[in-house]
Amino acid sequence: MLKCKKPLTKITKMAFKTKKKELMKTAVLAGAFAAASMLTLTSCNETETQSASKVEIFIDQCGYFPKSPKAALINGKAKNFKLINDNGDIVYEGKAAAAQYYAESDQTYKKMDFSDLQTAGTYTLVVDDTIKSMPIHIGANIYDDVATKAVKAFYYNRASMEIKEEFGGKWARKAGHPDTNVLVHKSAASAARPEGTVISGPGGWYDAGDYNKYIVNSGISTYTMLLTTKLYEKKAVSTSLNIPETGNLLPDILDETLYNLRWMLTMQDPNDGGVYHKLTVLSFEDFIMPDQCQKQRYVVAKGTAAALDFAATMAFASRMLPHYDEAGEMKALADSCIKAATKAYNWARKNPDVKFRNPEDVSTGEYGDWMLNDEWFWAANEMWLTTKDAQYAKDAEAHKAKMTIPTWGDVGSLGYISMALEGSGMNETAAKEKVLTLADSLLVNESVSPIYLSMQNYEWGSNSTVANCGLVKMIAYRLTGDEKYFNSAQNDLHYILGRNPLGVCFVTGVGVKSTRNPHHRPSAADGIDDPVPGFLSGGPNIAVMTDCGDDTSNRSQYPAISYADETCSYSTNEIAINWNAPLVFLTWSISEM
Ligand code: 9MR
Repeated sequence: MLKCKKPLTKITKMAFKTKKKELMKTAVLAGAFAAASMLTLTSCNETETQSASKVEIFIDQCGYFPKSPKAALINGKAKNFKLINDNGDIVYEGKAAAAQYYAESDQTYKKMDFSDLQTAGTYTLVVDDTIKSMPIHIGANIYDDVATKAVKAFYYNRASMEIKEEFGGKWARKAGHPDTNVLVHKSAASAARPEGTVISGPGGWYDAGDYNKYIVNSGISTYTMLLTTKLYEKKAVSTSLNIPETGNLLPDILDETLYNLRWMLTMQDPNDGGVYHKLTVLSFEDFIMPDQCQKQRYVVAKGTAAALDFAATMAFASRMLPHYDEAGEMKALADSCIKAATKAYNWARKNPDVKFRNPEDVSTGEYGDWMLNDEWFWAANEMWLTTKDAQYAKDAEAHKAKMTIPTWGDVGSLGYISMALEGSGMNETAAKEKVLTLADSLLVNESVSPIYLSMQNYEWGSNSTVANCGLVKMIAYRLTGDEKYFNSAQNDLHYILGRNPLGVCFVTGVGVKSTRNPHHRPSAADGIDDPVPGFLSGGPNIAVMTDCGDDTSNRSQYPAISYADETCSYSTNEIAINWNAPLVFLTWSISEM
């Protein structure tokens, strides 16, 4: 059964434009398929229904390292398989493993392991002489391209800046949102800055497919990018992103991250140290380009989560920046960061439980959080690591958090990760244990998973949960040197890059069959056929079924395959900085090894 219908949505006009693009694309692809008839690809216009019975082979579309474990999945009958090289020679033969049922997609899968094939090259996997895979690459540099694109995506999402053609290629666009005329919203009014006060908060990354900037989500994203830079220094120093700062003394990934960090600093009220939760319009912009946006922007309500996430991120930055000193500039920035962090933390001490909820007249992303214990724990740990002031250690002790897969609303794990990597004595040992216990439990999940997946719940942004599972494992690998963590993290990346029940590579502009229509305003409104590259799509889940309208026939009830590569599907196909950041960490950590 084919499902080609695009449901009617409020963004129908834009979606129609996208549809036109798809039709053109399909024509081009059709030609390519005729030439390479071995591929079992589908185009967006011929996407099988999500409960489909079509048998497909799922692989990592970027490939596999020569010495690493390698496997493909098939969602149907299979006995024998072989791999054929470019010359048509059979280079490997194997037997498919027993079928395993996966309740999350209501399908069975067989694993086909070809780890013993260790020669670099491009191959086709053929099952029972009938079903053929996409090209399978084996090589040392297979993730370099996705690693670079994943960071460059942040550049494309810069607010207040023109994306020039020399850096952005065909995705060049005019600047939007100067954010030099931002009003203090009534929810954020104070004696020193009453409602309507004009402040300036330029720069930073757009949060996601929308054009707003949110401190809570910026905190974990910026931290993850800084952590990547710090831990994978060799790659950071050698990777050029071709951004405006390329050629200065700093690694490009750090320049990119500082673009957001400097914006974050503008979100602090210098009078009391409080941090505004977000810089936003009152209701989401239409699907238009940044320079066409005219709505007034506001800073909205200070909150404890914003203050603590801000403090944690700034404290971490203040420890790592002096290492990259550029004529004293980074040292000065580091000083500003720890001063800002201390002020924000002190504000939080005076306002320990100010939970953010959208004011009545504001309907943009909320990032509301009822549980602030983990934010306290993360911030207290980072402050202690930077200052060694015993009061912060006491605060951390009073707010002992759970070690969980990191996410914007659950950041205690970041405190454990920093402590495990940089702490000393008791704190460090306890934190290491926490990280390893979680990593080990993820490995157990993976060992019984029909699709090599540790993640168990498909939530909004499920792909970022997969990436963050990989992040935890790569930290465990760094702490122990045990290859089992490295191999398992590669399985998370394989999932993201196509070895999943949908057979989709969830990174735009990467792989053969990847996300084409992300819920991302520039990708939808720029008139360019290809989406802006390097973005991780949120991924399948069943949190919201009606984001593309009441006709939900294109959505499966099974979370692992409930995904719509449609611009309207904000719940399965948006992009976001806190989703791309762990993709950066995962691809960088794995490819530096
Ligand atoms: O990532 C957020 C997810 O965890 C929430 O369930 C969801 C609904 O509140 O919001 C997601 O964040 C969105 C934010 O509110 C606004 N910008 C886009 C974000 C990604 O969808």
